[in-house]
Amino acid sequence: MRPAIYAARRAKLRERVSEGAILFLGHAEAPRNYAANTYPFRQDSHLLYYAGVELPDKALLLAPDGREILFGAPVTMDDIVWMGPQSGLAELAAGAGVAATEDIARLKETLAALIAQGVHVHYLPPYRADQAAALSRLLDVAPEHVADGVSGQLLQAVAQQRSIKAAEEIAEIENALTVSAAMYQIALQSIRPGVPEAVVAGLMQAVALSLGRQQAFQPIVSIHGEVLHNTFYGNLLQNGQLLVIDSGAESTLGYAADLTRTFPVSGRFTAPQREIYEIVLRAQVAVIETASPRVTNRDLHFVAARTIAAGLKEIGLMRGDVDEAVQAGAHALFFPHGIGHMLGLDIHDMEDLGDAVGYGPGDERSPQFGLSFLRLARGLQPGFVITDEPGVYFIPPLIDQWAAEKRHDAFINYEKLAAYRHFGGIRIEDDLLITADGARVLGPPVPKSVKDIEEAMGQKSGI
Ligand SMILES: [Mn+2]
Repeated sequence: MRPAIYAARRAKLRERVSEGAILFLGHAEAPRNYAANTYPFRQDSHLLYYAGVELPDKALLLAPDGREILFGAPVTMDDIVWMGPQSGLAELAAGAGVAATEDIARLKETLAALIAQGVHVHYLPPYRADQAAALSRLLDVAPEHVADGVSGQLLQAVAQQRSIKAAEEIAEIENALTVSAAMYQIALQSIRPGVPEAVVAGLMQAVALSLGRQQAFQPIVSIHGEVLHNTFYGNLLQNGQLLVIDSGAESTLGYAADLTRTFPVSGRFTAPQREIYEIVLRAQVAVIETASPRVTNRDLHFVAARTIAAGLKEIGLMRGDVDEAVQAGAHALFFPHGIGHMLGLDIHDMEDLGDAVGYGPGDERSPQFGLSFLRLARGLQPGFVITDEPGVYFIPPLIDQWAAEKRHDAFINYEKLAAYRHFGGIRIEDDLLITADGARVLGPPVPKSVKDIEEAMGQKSGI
């Protein structure tokens, strides 16, 4: 991104947080098992947003007098010997439109001088132990009091600003989706009985890596789609099973894509699989058709929940009044999560800032099972990018618990449910941009209808 874009973002932030200093701490390398063997480095998303700096051990300080300083360590000969020539601090600062640089060893004394002048230092809630420790050391605050000093004003300002995606951010997300679509193409060509889940997962990762990309999160590639966050790839695909794939690449600037598809291992859905699939697809499409700045994401959640409940009633798994069933939360036996979340530099965008992002003032998460996992409830605005990811799952331990309690048995036909015990789960997910009057599905199409999936799976390559 051009330096002027980062400068404009910081200027806009300054309109909302006009007093005090603002500190954004970048990440340090995280050791895997000893210091020199690290996890793949991923920069803090706020520092990426306001400065685009992708290297470790950096910090950005916006001083109250308008000075902007990028802190970092000078490159040493040891660094060059082990890691090769790298961008110096001045080059990184120039790329971010930041005028001044400083040795990070001087950050603590710079902050101390500001604090001594009575300047308030705004910072966001740390979500890594090393960030919390760094804030404690830099600000001379006991570790247990770091959380007390988090700036609610900065948090709200960042949440508001990053919620509205600019054209250049949409382009990044679509770029990540283009790579993701290629990952799904190879999945469609490689799924068949006898293939391990790990091979499908590995081929998809290979597409991302070969295009120079990371995956935005650890993907789900599982025949046990009913386990919502299942990152085990040890099963062998077998005829009659469904494979849920929830995966996405990162753009070069760190923006995420988040797609889910459910494919039949044999290349053909069985009749019961097709029935449930069509219900989930109807819910997913209903959300696309309803999404606009006129509704809240909670409304979208209920559009999906009602569509699912109505569909399950048609095939006899649910019964009674659909609206009453959804109001009571009976559908959550099958759809126990939220309809979706914001997407951006983070796969759950800004989840580190908590519910300030997803819930407006005075609005709170419902404690009701299912609805309690709705991460985004607020009114949609043009520029929001959200995921639309309804699902229907058959979770044996949950079914057993509810059946034993006869929970919502006015709305759930537990006898009929017995035949679905080993069905697994189905989820379908796209990423939507909220526009002035509706919503647009981002990225190239990835087969989603029964017909398109079965056609795509009929055209196998020799992998
Ligand atoms: Mn998602």
